[in-house]
Amino acid sequence: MSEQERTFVMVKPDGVQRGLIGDVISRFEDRGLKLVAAKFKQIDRDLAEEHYGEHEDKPFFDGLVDFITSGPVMAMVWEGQDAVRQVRGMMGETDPAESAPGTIRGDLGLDLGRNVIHGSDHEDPGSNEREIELFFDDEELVDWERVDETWLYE
Ligand code: DAT
Ligand code: MG
Repeated sequence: MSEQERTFVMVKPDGVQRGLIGDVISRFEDRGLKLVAAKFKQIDRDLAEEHYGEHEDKPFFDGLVDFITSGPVMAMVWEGQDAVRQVRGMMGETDPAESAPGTIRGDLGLDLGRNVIHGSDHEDPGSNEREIELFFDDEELVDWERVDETWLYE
C-alpha cells in the first residue's frame, strides 16, 4: 500500500439542512476512502474565524462566517491514498456553477455561497493537518483497517 493521507471534510449547514450528509459520506465510502473521525456540531464564531482565517481580508468573509455558523455541520476526517487531492477532485470547483456533473458541488449545488462542502486544499500544503487539529483531538482519530483494504490498493 502506498502512502496514506488524511484530509478534513465538512458538510456545511446548507448540506446538513438539505439532508445531504448521507450522500456525501456514501461517495467517499464508495471511492474507498476510510472515515477516521466524525463530529456533528455547531461551530462558534471563534472557530469559524480561525478556520477561514486565510480569507479574513476578503469582502465575503463576514458573510462566510455568518453562513458557516448558521446551523450544525458534519465535520469528518477521511483517509486514503492521495486523499487531500482526490477529495478536492470529488468536490468540484469552489463555484457549483463551474463544477462538472459527477462532482459533489456540480451535482448538489448551484450557488457559490451555498456550496455544500468544505475540504482541505491540496494547493495549501499543511492545511489538512491544521484543520484536523482545529476540529479534533488526537484521541478522536481512530486507527482501523477497512476489511476491503487489500482489494483497494495494489
Ligand atoms: P474552497 O471552499 O473551494 O476551498 P475558498 O477557500 O476559496 O474555496 O473559499 C472558501 C469559501 O468561501 C467557499 O467555499 C465559498 C466562499 N467564497 C469563496 N469565494 C467567494 C466569493 N468570491 N464570493 C462569495 N463567497 C465566496
Ligand atoms: Mg479553501
